[in-house]
Amino acid sequence: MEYSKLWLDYKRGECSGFDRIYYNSDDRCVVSAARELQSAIGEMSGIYPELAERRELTDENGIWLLCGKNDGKYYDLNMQSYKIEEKDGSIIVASYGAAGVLYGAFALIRKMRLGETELTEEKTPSNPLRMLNHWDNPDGSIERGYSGNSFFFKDGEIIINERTRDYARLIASVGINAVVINNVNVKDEALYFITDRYFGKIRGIADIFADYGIRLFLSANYASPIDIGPLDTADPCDERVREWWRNKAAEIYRALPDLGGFLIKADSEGRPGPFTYGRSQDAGANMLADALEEFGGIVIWRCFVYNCRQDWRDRKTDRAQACYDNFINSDAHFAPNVILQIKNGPVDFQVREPVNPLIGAMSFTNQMMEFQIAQEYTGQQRDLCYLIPYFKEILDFKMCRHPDCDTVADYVSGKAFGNRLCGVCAVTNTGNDYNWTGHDLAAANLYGFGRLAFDNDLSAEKIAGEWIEQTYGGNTLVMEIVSDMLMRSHAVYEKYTAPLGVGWMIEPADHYGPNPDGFEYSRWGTYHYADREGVGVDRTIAGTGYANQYAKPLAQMYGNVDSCPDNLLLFFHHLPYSHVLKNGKTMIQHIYDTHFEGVKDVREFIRLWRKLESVIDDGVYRRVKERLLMQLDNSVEWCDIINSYFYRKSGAKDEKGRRIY
Ligand code: GCW
Repeated sequence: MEYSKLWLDYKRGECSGFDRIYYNSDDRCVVSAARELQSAIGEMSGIYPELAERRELTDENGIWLLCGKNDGKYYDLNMQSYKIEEKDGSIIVASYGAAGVLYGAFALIRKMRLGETELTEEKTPSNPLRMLNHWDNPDGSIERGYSGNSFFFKDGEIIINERTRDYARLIASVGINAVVINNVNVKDEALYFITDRYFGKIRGIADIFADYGIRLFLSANYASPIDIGPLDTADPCDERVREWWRNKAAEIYRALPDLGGFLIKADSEGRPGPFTYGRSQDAGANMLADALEEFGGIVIWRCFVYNCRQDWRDRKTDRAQACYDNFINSDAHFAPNVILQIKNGPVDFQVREPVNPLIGAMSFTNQMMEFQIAQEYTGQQRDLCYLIPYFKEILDFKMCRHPDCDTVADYVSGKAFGNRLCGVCAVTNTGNDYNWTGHDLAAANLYGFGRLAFDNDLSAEKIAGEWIEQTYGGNTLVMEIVSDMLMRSHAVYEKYTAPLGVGWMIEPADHYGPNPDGFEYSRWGTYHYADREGVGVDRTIAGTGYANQYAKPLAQMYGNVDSCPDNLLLFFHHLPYSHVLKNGKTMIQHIYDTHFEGVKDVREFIRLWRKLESVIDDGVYRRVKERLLMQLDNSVEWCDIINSYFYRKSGAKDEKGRRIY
């Protein structure tokens, strides 16, 4: 096998046999559900049940997969909900929609494997859209990819093989229902993905995805009318441009009838967009939405729009403000088939950022949250960083905009304002490595993101437990140790990297490893302003004013040093090293302590992992140990450089007299 089965590695003895699986519909998702159950039960029990089609439920014993009307309303939560019941010796998995039956079947498999005795369950997904964004390029490289090359593309060609199907199975098993297969920075051959040069192969992937209830989306280049030609403008108000896209949409949907739509990165980091023509973001998004509307396509428009040519001398321009500022005045301007895709924080996927203030601020605009499980700024899948506890914290956060239904989850799921096109997505962490995710334990983020997106009520710990048991089996020591490591890992990473929410002390070239002033005098708008007195960005009213983008209670909480949570203190305030934190320590002492602690924690991870030698599979043991040793080097480097940096700036001695350089 060239690649791991990850959590779908069924083990003998995980369930007892069944003779028959009945299903009432020939919809492709229902058939997939039946086949998935058949092979899962076969592999686990040694007896492969027979599949039989029955239009109606009868009193024959077996597993019954029953699909209701399946009326094609793809993002309708009813179509994706399921119910599992035990009745007269049979197990019934039922849903209005075929996708719901598939999720029910995977839930049943999971329950069997986890040894749950209570099979009865009724679930409606928390989010209509549960999406993965690939940053895969046609040449096979992956932007911010840390697990090999793309399994979709190589040398300008599209790859379709068993892995494509296994990928679809894996992500459908945790409820993912939409995938963008190519990078938001649309370059080179990817420009032509929306031409007949690629339609055939893209259709091939879309078909495999459709077997598993997954819609394929494409990232498209905003300036396609110019880059594909023959126009010399992409101005959204130019009738020739509008017509170009209308014709293009018709051509695309003739070849790819199930295409979900486009993901667009416009006016960002050198990408073209409506601003190029002095037009608004909504003018750009709506022009595309208009073209796709007739075909049921949607436009997912990224809000990662900011000035990346900033002057570091200018203390007033604040990149954190850009997202909100660029969109807040356009509420109710966007077409119903546009979704704004908003990064979880206002800057860029740092280990700690406040929640993006645009979340919940627009009541007439579809929005979805963009997370990143590719660990660009969180250890690049060399360092262990289980992100689900952090995502959970974000989703549970209250924006103080409405008396009830006020959590981030309420807004991005569409619950708060009753929108249908909403949800969550993550920049994905997969590649063609044997283990898919570079670090074996980073697969917990892939699994976990899907599970959390499907069910916001699951705890990060429960998700970790499920993942470990299905991946490595139920050995108690493995369960305990891996769960403990995962659950602590985000906090540990946070300890040894940039302190107290300030972010960006990383190496500019590849975003891995420490470089405290790496971005300080650059054009990217990511500064920390450390000097001999103190560090941090004043984002209060006296400073950039960013804190005021939040609803009043939050603006006050963040704006005031005393009420601002410590872990975001330097994101919102510029403070002296002598500032006393809520834990009673001075800021500088806290920096020293957490950095030394972070390294100690990584050593502890290694000590714990060693206990699993010859308990866990050899290959897994070796690969993870190797990564942990890399993490140790990285944490030592961070600790020594950050501590020395602040020691040299401040001249403040470590109370504990440890070695600082
Ligand atoms: O964080 C930055 C990354 C870019 C990325 C960009 C984005 C795809 O460093 O590599 O480009 O975010 O989100 O568009």
